[in-house]
Amino acid sequence: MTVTSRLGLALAVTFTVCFVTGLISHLIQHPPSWFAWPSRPAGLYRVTQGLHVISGIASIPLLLAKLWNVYPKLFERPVVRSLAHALERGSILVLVASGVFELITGLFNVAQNYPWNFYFPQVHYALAWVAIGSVVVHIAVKLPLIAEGLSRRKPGGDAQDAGDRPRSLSRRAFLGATAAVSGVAVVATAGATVPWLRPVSLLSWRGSDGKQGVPVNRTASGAAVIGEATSPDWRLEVATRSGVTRFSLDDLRRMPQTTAELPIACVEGWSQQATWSGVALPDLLRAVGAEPGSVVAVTSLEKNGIYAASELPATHTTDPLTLLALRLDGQVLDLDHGYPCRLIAPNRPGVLQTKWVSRLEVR
Ligand SMILES: Nc1nc2c(c(=O)[nH]1)N[C@H]1C(S)=C(S)[C@@H](COP(=O)(O)O)O[C@H]1N2
Ligand SMILES: [Mo]
Repeated sequence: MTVTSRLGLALAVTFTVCFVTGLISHLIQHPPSWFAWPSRPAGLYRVTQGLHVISGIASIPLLLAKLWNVYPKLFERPVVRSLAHALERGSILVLVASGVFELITGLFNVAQNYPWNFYFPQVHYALAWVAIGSVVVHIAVKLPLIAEGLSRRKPGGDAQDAGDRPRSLSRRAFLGATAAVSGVAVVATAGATVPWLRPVSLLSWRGSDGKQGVPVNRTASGAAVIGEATSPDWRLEVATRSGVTRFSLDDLRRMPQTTAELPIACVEGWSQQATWSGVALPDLLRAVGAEPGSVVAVTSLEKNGIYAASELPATHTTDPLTLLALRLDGQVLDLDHGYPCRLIAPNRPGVLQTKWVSRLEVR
C-alpha cells in the first residue's frame, strides 16, 4: 500500500469519527423534532465528545503528513488539464481548506482561546459538512487509484511507489514517525477526559484542577451572579400552567435528596466525574403537581451569558438522576459550581448543565 493511501485511510477514519461525533453533539444541542437523545448510559456523551476531540487531534499530524507527502503535486502545471481535472483539484482545495480550518478552530476551542469574532459552533458545524462532503468527492475521484494502491504488493516493501513523493526517508520510517506523532498528541491531551491517562497527559489542560476537584470555566464573578446567588431572598421559581411555586434553599434541602455519580462532559473535550446530591427533577415536578416527562426550560441567574439557559427534554425530566444539585462531593456546592443550585443530568453536554438556576418552566 502506498504511503498516500495509508495516510488517506487513517484520515478517512479520523475524519469520519470526528464528523459523526460532532454531528451528535450538534443534534443534542439543537434537536430537530425527529431527534431524541437518551438520558442513559449516563457517560455516553462523555465518550462521544472525548472521541470527537481525540480524533480531531489525531487528524492534525496525519493531515500534515499527507500534505507533505503529496505537496509537489499540488503545484503541478498546467493548473487545469480538463474539466474532470479541474473538478478534482477544486475538490482538493476545498478539502484542504475546510479540513485545516476545522482542525485549527477546534484546537483553539479546546484550548479555550477564541481569537475570532464569529460564533464558533455555527461556523465549525457548517464547515464540517463542507469538509466531509469534499472527503466523499475526493475518495470517489481517487477510487481507482486507491484500489490499486491498497492491493499493490512490491518486493522490498520500502520501494518508492508511484504517487508518493521521492524522499530520503524510507516509507516505513515516515509512516512510523507520523503514527508516533499522532499517538503522542493523543496521549498528551486525552487525559482531559480519560482519567487513567492523566499522569502522562502533559497537555491535558483540564483535569481535577478547579474548586472541589471539578474544573471551572465560568466563575460566579465572571457571570456577575454573586450578589443574587448569595442573597437570603434567593428563591427557585417553578412555573407550571397552574401558577408559580417558590422554593427557598431550605425548602429544597428539606425535600428528599438523591445522590448520583455523574460526569460534567464539556464540548471542549474535558470531563470530570463527581458525586452530586440534591433534588431529583421528577420529585420536584411532582411536588408542584406537574408530570415528569414534560419539557422543562431552565434559566440561570446569569444575564446575557450564552449558556445561561437550557432545555430539558422529556427523556431527562423522567430520569431520577436528573438533579438540581445542592451539594458536590459531600460539600455545599461552591459558588463557582452554581450555588445555590445547578442542573446536573446524565448523558448531557456540559453546556446544558446550567449553573445558578433561578427558574424552571414546565412546558
Ligand atoms: N449559567 C451558566 N451555566 C453553565 C455555564 C455558563 O457559562 N453559565 N457553562 C456551562 C459549561 S460550558 C460547562 S462545561 C459546565 C461546567 O462549566 P464550568 O467549568 O464553568 O463549571 O457548566 C455549564 N453551565
Ligand atoms: Mo463547556
